[in-house]
Amino acid sequence: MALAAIAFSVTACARECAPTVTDGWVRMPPMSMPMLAGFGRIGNPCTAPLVIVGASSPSFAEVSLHETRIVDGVSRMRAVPELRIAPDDSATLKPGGLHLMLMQPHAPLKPGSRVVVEFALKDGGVLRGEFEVRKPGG
Ligand SMILES: [Cu+2]
Repeated sequence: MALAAIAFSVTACARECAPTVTDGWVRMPPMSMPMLAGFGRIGNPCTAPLVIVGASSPSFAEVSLHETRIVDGVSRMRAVPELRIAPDDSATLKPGGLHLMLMQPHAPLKPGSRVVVEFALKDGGVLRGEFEVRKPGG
């Protein structure tokens, strides 16, 4: 009886537990540039850590995770090869911090349109997120 109850709760948890990408947006540069930054929030409501090992998008030639840090008063970006999000935690991608670097859009981006980014997970899964294209300051 007890065993059945445990099995049921594990199944229910596995079904309800899905990482989320919310508030995704892409910042349009003031002029046409081959490089854009993407921001948003990745939530991990699961009981296991969420480990992102890569990103890609059908709208861009290349996507990577970056982090901006101030080193000796100078803003520098570095690649983040692995982003680990603890259970019940989230990661916020925002200007001046963690962000997506979206290289070489296949077509000109329009404000208000949406692009899809797929995050590759260490366990082999894929986490899809939608990102709205916004004008700078808009
Ligand atoms: Cu960057």
